[in-house]
Amino acid sequence: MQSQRAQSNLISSAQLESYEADGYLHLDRFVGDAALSALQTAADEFVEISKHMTESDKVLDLEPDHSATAPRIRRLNSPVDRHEVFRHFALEGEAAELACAILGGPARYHHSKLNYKWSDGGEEVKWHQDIQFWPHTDFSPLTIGVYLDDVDNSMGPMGVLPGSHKGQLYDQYESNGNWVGSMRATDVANLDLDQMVWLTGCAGSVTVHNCCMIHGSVPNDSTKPRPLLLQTYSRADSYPIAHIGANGVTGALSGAVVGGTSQQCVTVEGRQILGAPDWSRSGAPTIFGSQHDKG
Ligand SMILES: O=C(O)CCC(=O)C(=O)O
Repeated sequence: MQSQRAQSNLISSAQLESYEADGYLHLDRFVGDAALSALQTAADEFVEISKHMTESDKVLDLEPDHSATAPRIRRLNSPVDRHEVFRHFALEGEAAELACAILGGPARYHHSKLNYKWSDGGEEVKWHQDIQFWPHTDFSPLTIGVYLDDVDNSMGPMGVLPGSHKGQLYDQYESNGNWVGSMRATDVANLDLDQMVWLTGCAGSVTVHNCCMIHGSVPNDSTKPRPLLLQTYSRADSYPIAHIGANGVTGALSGAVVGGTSQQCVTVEGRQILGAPDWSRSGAPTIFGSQHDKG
């Protein structure tokens, strides 16, 4: 990864201000040609794999009418855990650098996904906010999206509602108590959908949205899939709150800190806790081991 100084040159202070104010960024042709081509090739490998599958598994979410001759993939789950190219891009490459530049220091990787949104009716993503899916100890989490192909308005691009990241956090349960992961129709009716910004762009363009942003996308009625690679990060001193939503099931590499180290420091009710090291991978020592065994 580049040095902290170089990272700060990745985006301008005007872009940072615009992210703070509006809750999103759109960076045209941000990803370099070599990295983009590697990501496209890796994504295609999973299309080939899908041709040998008849139903979804933990890796690939397939549409019901998927077949070997006419693949229809909804999503590749956790690409960072499945392929070195995606791992490198998210944890060392341009996505990691951008996350650190926007968050102003080391970032904590949370999860990734590749939404293919297939041609001729690839499904819509209803209006929602992300933070309810994986609450954190602050509102720094953001998601960086990369279009792996050119995306125009007919292909179901990502839509964001500028400024909505500063507003209400909506109930994404139905009135019967079922979790649906989208806003209720009565809440959507109160939004000014004319203000929605549709983030189209050519391959390699990047979208960034804050975890509280209202966003979604319409079906892809074009003749081409719309592959959007998404990776989520928070500040290094922001932590996922366990046992709510996807937290804890976001992949083996979730929690990795990029662009520096974690200070293990979290502020709760205004008091700073200097926490113990991260033992989630190594296993926790006992208090006797910590106090008496010198490493
Ligand atoms: O693929 C899209 O258009 C949006 C994806 C999204 O918002 C999500 O998966 O949370």
